Amino acid sequence: MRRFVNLNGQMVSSAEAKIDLYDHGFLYGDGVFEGIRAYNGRIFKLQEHVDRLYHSARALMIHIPISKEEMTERIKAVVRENGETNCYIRVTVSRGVGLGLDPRHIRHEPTIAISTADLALYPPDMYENGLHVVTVSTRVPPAQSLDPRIKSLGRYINNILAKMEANRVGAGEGLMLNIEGYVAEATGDNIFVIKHGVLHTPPPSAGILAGITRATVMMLAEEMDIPVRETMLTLYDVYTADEAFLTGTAAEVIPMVTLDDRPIGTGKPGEMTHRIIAAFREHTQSSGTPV
Ligand code: PXG
Repeated sequence: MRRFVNLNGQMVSSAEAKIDLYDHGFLYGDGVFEGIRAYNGRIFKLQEHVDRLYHSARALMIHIPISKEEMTERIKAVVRENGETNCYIRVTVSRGVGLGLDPRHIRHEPTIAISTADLALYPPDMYENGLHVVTVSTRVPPAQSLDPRIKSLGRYINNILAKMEANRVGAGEGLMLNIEGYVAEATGDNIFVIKHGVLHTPPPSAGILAGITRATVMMLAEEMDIPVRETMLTLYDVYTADEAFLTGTAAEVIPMVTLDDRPIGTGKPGEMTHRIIAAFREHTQSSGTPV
């Protein structure tokens, strides 16, 4: 299907959208992005995504030359123009165009691309039966090298390598550890475990992206009187948990039923996980910014 995209403020057909070969995003992964979802004609957590995008850019000294309000309007306009009600929205901002690493040699006009797509990350039966996950050898980069809160393009080569490791053994997802060996996150999702009725998830200092779905689940759990703790987790904690699930914009909330061939709890999606999935689905349908 031919779709419209917004490239640097212009609404153009996706087939006509052209990016310079010397765009720093293409040459070096020098840029930031967001993956957002629309449900029922409403964009889920739009402000949170726009805020995270601007924070990522600020941390990398990429000056986004338009206001958050203008960015929000552009995002809504693309969704409207494509007549989408349920879709994935990708916002990509690169530092600009120019050859060579040195940012002094590039034109400081960030490339801003907004596009929509259909995205169903996992087949529907996986939400019913749960994911089989393996621990991968690819570690998350230490925060001292690259702060995990920056959703930067270049960071993702590591996640792609981790995903390939999981694919190689036919697993649904790969779980990455940090350099210290603590549980960090999956390749595009945050992890939660439930033990004795308490929800546990690693803190951002474990080297994870501060996921917007993660924050939503933490908020919903509190509303449901489920205690939530941000704490360092080891593989032992996941192997011996009663239930586990992953969260992310693409995956939403998905049960995780085994890790490294060990069944988690009963080896079936747990009762609390089902309740959290139901609360999350309800929230996605009843909130968000109208386009
Ligand atoms: N960890 C990592 C490393 C991620 O990339 C999450 C956690 C979950 O964060 P949110 O804010 O989505 O709850 C992510 C999110 C894509 C795509 O283009 C990637 C993500 C989200 C949407 C689309 O593959 N990653």
